[in-house]
Amino acid sequence: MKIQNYINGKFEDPIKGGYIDNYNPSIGEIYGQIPNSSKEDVEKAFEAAANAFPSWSNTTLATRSKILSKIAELIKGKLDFLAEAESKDNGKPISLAKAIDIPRAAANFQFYANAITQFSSEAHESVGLNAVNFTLRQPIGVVGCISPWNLPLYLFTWKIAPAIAAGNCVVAKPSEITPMTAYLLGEICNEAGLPKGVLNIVHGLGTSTGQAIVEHPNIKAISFTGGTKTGAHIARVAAPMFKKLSLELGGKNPNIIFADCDYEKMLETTVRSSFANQGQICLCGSRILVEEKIYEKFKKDFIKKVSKLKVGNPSEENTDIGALVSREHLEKVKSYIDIAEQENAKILFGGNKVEIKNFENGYYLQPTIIEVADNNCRLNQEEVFGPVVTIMSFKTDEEALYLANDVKYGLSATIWTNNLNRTMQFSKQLHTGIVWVNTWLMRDLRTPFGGAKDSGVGREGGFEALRFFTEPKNVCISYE
Ligand code: TXE
Repeated sequence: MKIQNYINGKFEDPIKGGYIDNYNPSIGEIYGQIPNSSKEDVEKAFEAAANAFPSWSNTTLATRSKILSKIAELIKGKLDFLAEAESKDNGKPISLAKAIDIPRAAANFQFYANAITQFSSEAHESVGLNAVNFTLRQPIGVVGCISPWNLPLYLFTWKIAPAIAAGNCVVAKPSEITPMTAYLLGEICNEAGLPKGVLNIVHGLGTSTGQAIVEHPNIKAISFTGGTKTGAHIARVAAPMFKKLSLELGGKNPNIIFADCDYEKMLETTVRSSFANQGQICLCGSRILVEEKIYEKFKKDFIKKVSKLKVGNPSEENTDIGALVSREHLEKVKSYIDIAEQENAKILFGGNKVEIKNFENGYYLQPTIIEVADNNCRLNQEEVFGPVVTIMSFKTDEEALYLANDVKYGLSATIWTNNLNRTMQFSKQLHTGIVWVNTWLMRDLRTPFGGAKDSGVGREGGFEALRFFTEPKNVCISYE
């Protein structure tokens, strides 16, 4: 299947540059083509967005809200169809796409349909000076949204929904590895009555199409989710042009388990936080730190539970772990498993590719548990982004906190404990953007979402995203 760019409400071939192949990771075969868009396509998308902006930014909040709600409703109505497309394009289990990815894409639009009607700005009376200040929050204009392959429609819409709710027009690029559901979104937006040019979707490689969006002098804000290296590059390109930037990057998140926790709940959730979406979620708890007292028991129970996970064809409802997203990514993840020995680490479970009958060329890997001795090893310091977790023990709270923070990333952390004082001390002292206590990935879309340190800058979610996608202007009125 050949997909096209979505510009000014129409589906179009790229102006030049041709097409690139799109793979189905569950069988390792090409199943479609996507535009290899050039600078010219990005320019065309920009112009469509710029033309749509005066009218869209003056469209009432009630109308914007209604259109966003309609998009949400249409996504919900196409749940099975979109979930199948997502699973085929990404390799994720169909059950996950149905339960999480697609419902969340709908929720993103519904949430911002509501949020925009409640978004307000401040007024400050300058008492004694006969003046009043208020803040106008105006849409920026044309903004760029660039998203990754791990949660394709979920993260694409997490940026687009607040951007258009706030009155901006968008030039967006999904990952070239998982373009399908973004393509399908174009049709949905037309059906929902989104005016042409408000959203424009350009497909292609990061280094050309993505780069052209970031370099465009009149795309004044970039919201990006992806790898830390790419984020640093984007920051270097965008900084001299003083663009607003929101960067949600990698993670190496600690999952800190104390002996006083609710053990069964912790065990169940830890299997998910380790291997959901084949471990390809920036929030996965890839470093498991366990209090020494329960370390041996945890190890035994965790291995037993993980050994029951079914690796297999993503389109079968009972599959727990599907295919990794691409051959290159499978090789990258495998290369980390291969260094375990050099790092004095021990593979406790998994570590091998899996051959699925009739799907022999798919990118399957066993869930893998590696015991490490030293937090400074590469396995504990670098983002693997696959079904691989490390485990190590600690003795004291101080040691656990030190180990948790001793990494360049700072996206999220999970603590398992029933001790209130410890909960508060860790919540305050963990250098992360998110702390989960006795849970994992429980999301309330009103909360600020993002990371500290090399996990990025800025926050998405709730009113934070609406603040990002608007420019605050102070108006000071003097009166007699
Ligand atoms: O992501 P990239 P990659 C991590 C994970 C993974 C690593 C690399 O560790 O192994 O990043 O993955 C676009 N200008 N995460 O290489 O390249 C690209 O086309 C503008 C964590 O696949 O960062 C895609 O749309 N755009 C992460 C998007 O950036 C550019 C999720 C992300 O791709 C660009 C994914 C450029 N110069 C990977 N270069 C998370 N935080 O959830 C690339 N892109």
